[in-house]
Amino acid sequence: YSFDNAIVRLPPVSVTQGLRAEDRGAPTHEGVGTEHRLYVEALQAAGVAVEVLPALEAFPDSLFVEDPALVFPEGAILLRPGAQSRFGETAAIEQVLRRRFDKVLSLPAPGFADGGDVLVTPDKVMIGLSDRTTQEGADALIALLAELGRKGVIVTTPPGVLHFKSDCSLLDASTMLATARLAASGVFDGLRVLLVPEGEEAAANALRVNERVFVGADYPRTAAMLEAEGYSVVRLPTGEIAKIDAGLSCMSLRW
Ligand code: CIR
Repeated sequence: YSFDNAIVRLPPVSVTQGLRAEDRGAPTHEGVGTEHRLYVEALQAAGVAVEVLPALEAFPDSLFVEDPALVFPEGAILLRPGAQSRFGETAAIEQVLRRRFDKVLSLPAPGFADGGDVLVTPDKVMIGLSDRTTQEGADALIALLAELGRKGVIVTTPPGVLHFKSDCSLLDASTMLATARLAASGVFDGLRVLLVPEGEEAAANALRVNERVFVGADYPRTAAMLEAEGYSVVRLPTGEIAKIDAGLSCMSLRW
């Protein structure tokens, strides 16, 4: 969670067509734009140098740059997103990553993996199987992570949850924020787990950046709990991106 750099991509006008499991109304381009701008400002205020890429109209979900690639100080991995409408986002970010990283690896076919299913902890990289991340994709990813000196482990995402990280985020080297449904699976045994209060499940997709923890502004009980635990909380609006199943980790690649 210590980051000097981040890459983000501006939301396209087509973000109103973004993928969603359940239709609760389309987000507006202007509303998503405001949430994105405040997010970029919060990253900068936390000490991160942010590269802002241009919007891609052909890809409604392309502002969620976390999904088509993984980045580490030691190199990047180009992924194969599991949603058909997002598959081409990888090619769009490849040149950017080749400019920023000496070592760029590519997930081989036929597996699929979304960055939203990948949680990096100090000692391992957890890969959650989901509707987007297949066993073949996860197995191939473990081999690539080994090339970067990282240990990958395969875990499962609760049924009905888009991504593994929709339900958890790392708060510090030994503490995880998670939903009760994910923690119950035992994946975080050995770590301290703070549970998001019932009814605030979407708050589990928080984001620790340097000395701050970004939390959705619609989740006051989670924010208060984290403050009581001593974290420096930054509340950011996420009501529009939430309509297309996204949260705070999705909008950047960080290293
Ligand atoms: C999608 O369904 O792919 C987008 N509407 C939301 C992606 C959210 N990304 C993430 O959790 N990493």
